[in-house]
Amino acid sequence: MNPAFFAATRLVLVSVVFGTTAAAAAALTVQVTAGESATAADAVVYLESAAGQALPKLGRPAQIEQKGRAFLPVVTVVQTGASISFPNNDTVRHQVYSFSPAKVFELKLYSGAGGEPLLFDKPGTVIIGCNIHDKMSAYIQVVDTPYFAKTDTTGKAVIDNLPAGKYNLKVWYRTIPPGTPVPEQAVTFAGTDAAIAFSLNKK
Ligand SMILES: [Cu+2]
Repeated sequence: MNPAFFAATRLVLVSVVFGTTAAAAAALTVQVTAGESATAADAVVYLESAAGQALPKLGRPAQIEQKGRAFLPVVTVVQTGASISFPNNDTVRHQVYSFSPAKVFELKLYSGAGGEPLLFDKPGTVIIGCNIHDKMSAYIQVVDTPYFAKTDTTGKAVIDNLPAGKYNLKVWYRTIPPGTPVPEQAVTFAGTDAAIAFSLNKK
């Protein structure tokens, strides 16, 4: 057998196996738009139970690095109960703070690891800054669900391993003023891969 043909056959087998796995843990793809044609990058897409039932607490930790006098990433999403560390990988020191009601804190001027990770246990938007460098800012969206994702540069977010059920799909975007309810829509997820569109501009 031609080796190239053999390699192609193996590739197909691998994708068949992967496809089977994906069907057992289905994904919801959400395409977010912010206007007529604009795509919304770095939007946070999340699903809360429509019946208000408790969802699994995964609380995966996150990290927001300071590098080049900027926060990386600019948008972070965590579930309530998760901790976030703020390592400073610059040669200058930073003093990271937030006045947002969901998490008021201040990390004293530091460089390096930056001490213990901080716990984020209240849902909401946390806007962080640096007392030394006014241009540094970033957003943390704390959500009461393990089912969330951030949109890529094309405005697409994929929420993996989503169980079938009725959800309220919510989308946070940085242009939404703090304290304002985020737009939402009802979604029934059948437990098989699906894709929907979400416009931030609809009434
Ligand atoms: Cu700074």
